[in-house]
Order: sequence, then C-alpha cells, then structure tokens
Amino acid sequence: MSAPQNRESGPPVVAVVGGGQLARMMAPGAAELGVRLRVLVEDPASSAAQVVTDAPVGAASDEAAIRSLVAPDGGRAAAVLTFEHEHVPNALLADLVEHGTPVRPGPGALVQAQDKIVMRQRLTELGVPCPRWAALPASSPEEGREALAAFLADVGGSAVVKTSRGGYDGKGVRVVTSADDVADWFAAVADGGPQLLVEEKVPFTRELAALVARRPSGEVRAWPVVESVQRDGVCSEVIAPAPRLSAELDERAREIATAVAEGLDVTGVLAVEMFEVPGPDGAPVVLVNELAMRPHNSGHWTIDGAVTSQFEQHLRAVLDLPLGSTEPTAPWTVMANVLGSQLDELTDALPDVLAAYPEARVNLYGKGVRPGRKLGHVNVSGADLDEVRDRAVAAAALLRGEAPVVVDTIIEEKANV
Ligand code: AIR
Repeated sequence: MSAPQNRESGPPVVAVVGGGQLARMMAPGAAELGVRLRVLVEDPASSAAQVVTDAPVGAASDEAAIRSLVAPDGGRAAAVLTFEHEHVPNALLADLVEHGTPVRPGPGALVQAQDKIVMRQRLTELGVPCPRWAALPASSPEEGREALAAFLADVGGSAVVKTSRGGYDGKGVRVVTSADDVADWFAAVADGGPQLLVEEKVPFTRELAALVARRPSGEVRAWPVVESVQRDGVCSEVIAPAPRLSAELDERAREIATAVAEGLDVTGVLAVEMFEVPGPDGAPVVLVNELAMRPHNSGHWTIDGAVTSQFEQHLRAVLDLPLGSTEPTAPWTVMANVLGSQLDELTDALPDVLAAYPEARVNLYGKGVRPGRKLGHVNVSGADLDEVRDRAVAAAALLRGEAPVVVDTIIEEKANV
C-alpha cells in the first residue's frame, strides 16, 4: 500500500512561472528524472498545461498566484521556483528568497534579463565585449531626443533603439536614423513607459549563441556555440555547432558566457546571444547582444543533438544536481522553427512530414496558429550539413502548410545567393 502524499515527503517539485512551449519542453526531462513540475499557466489550454498535470491558472504578474504556486494550500511546497520567461515581479521574488524559498535564477541575476540598461551597465563593468550603447535620459522627451541625436551623429547616422523592458523576439527593437523614428516611444516614456537605450548598429557577419548552465554550487557546463539564423528579427534556424567557427572563437564565446553566468550569479540555463564581427586584424570576434536566463530557442537542438538537453539541464541546475554532458551526439544538428502556418492544425501535416522525413525529430507545441508565432520546431542530425539543413527546413515548411520543397530547389537557390 502506498503512503499518502504529505507536504514533507516525495520527489522535489519544481515550480515554473509561465505556461508556454519552454515550460512544456521541461516535462520530458522532469519525467525522466522523476521530479515533479508545477507550472503557473496563463490559460488552461496553454502549451504546458496540455502535458503537465499540476498546472494552476494565473498571470505571471499575480503575486498571490506565484505564492500559491510555491506553497499551495494543502499541497507540497516547491523545492525551487524558476521561470520560462522574464516577465515576473522581481520584488516578490526577493521577498520569497528572504523567506527561504530558493528562486533560481535569483532576482539579482534575473533583473539583468529583464532590464537591458541594467544588463548593459553590468556587462560593461565586467569587461564583457558589447556594442557601443547609451541609456537615453527619461527626464524629458527633449533630453532623450538630444541624447539620441548625439549618439546617431557619433556612430554615423543609424542605430538601434530598444525599450529597456518588455521586449522579446524583435519586439521593442527599432532601427532608427532620427529621433522622430521613435517619437511614440519617447511619448510612452513620458507616460511612465519603459526607459530607452540606444546601441550601435553592429556590422555583424552572423549571429551566434553560447548556451551554458550553472548550478548554485558553482558547476558550469557549456554546449558548443551555435549559429542562429534570423528572419525579421526572429530566429528561424539554428545550426549546431556553428559552421566555420574557429576553436579559438568557440572557446572565447564559451568563456564569455561562463564569465557572464558567474559574474551575474546566474543559476539555471543562460543563453548569450552574440554578434560575430570582423575584429581589428580581420579575424572574427564576438560582441554580446542579449541575455536570456532560461532555456532558449538557440538550445532546442540539444533535445535531439546533445547528450543532455537544455531543458533537463535547467532542471538539474535549479535543483543543484550534477550537470549532464553537453557533448553533441552527431556531427551536425539543425533546428528549423515553424513560425506561423497556413494549416489550422499542424498535426494535419504529420502523415506527410513523418513519411517524407523519418529521421526528423518533430516537436509541436500545441499552440493556436497566429502569423509568425512559434508553433513548433524540427531537429535533424547527421554528417552532411547541407543535407541536414535542407531536410530540417523542408520538414518545417510542410508543417507551415507550404508545398513540399524539393531539396534540389533549396540547393539551387543557395547557389544563386
Ligand atoms: N518565450 C519566452 N520568452 C521568449 C519566448 N519565445 C516562450 C515562452 C512563452 C512563450 O514563448 O515559452 O511562454 C509565449 O509564446 P506566445 O506565442 O504565446 O507569445
């Protein structure tokens, strides 16, 4: 006869704020390790709620909902609180920590992923290479505009303005050549909206991402550095490892990500998005673009292409368990995102996609279709990068409801570039 569950016994519960695909993809790792997930979902139909049985409904901004997620009435207290997005009330997290709940990453680290001005200040202090940047004064729209005009003159006429808080996947980012281009944002600042910062428009050759995990006792592990291919400000493909990356630059990018994890005291998975730019002597160097303190799109390839997936690793890290190997299991893995679809139900494409690409690892998030929305991804691994990439992209296209892509066509298109 099994003993009744009480608050004190049983496997650890990991409480997660946010019910999107990132929480959903933690479920297999939790099941394998035998730990429990309790996920605060925005909606009972959300992506994670479809696969996690313990999924109370509440907003990430709802303090009472987060308190009850961590210590439900009559339920088991969570061993740790973590997140699958950054939009959480930081003061509450600090209070939970003060009262003995482990929060990982902690509020002192997380603020750097919530506020881009705080992040740039801290990275600059740590000596991490970043694009040139400046915080735009929020004191008055006139002062903000003057500071932006001065920065634009300094960097040759065009730059990137970002809202310090609230943006993701290309939202809250605008390329500007004049202060008029962000007149609406200056007006929003005057109304109490997020402060703005401006960054140099970096002449990058490509985007890379370095993914690491760190646990409270200090162990850090890094996956191979990947190339992330962006379309319209959103990641469309990830190539692991990044092609033509020198061993030195791979090492350097991993070192930077490790230094950021340690310098900011990050626990859990940390993704460091980077620009590759030509250095002073022509050899490529990297500059840090953005940070995410959670599993990240640039790490979805690890589910099928590395010994330990980023999702399981995040659980290990926040539970302060020994981290798993980050070694790749194939020479190449390409992840292709399914961004929007012409189909009402992506599962309608399964008969075709599974028949055409039996080696493809299809991962659908159970989300409603909206234009450009991240609905799923496909991983393909193998020894021939061109073939692996073509097949991952073609499988994702089928899931978007597009006509089957003939692999030769992609190769011809590439030849024309
Ligand atoms: N997410 C979090 N930060 C960036 C991204 N992409 C993931 C999280 C979140 C989900 O995207 O899993 O819950 C929200 O997706 P959507 O399509 O509802 O905006």
